[in-house]
Amino acid sequence: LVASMEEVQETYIMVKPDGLQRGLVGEIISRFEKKGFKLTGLKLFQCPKQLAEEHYKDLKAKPFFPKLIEYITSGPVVCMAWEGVGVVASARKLIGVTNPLQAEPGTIRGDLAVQTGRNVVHGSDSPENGKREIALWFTEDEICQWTPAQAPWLR
Ligand code: RTP
Repeated sequence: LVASMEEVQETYIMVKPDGLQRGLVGEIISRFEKKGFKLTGLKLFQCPKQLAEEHYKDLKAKPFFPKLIEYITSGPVVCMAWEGVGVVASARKLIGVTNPLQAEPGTIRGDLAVQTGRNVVHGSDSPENGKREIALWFTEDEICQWTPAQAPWLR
């Protein structure tokens, strides 16, 4: 566990359609930037149904699956790739638990959302899924490697 917390990882973060409609894109990006993670991919994107189904394939048997697909494809999303030490678990902490009413104040969902079915943001749940989801939502040339000026203090 300690080793994985120190490992440079990548995670897929997505502002869901409600986050975009409510004008929360800047606020959400800002939280990951201020934490000290590095943005390596960013785009506004209308998700096709097929991609939504592939992204959420593990939830296919859930009763809420059709509503979830409808939600995610209801308008554009903001796709992001973020890189950093322990970024996968840390991003999930910054986001808060799935049900926004149970998410702690100070988290994105705890501060900005009410309903599970409108919980404004997605974050990968493991380093493996981080890689899988970035490959699913981005082409290789949409990911940029760069060195932040403050890198020595953050990495
Ligand atoms: P995400 O993948 O979006 O980061 O969410 P998560 O890990 O916190 O939650 P997960 O269980 O993977 O569910 C994915 C998304 O499906 C919607 N959901 N609706 N009972 C319901 O109506 C229900 N449960 C889950 C949420 O939008 C959740 O984020």
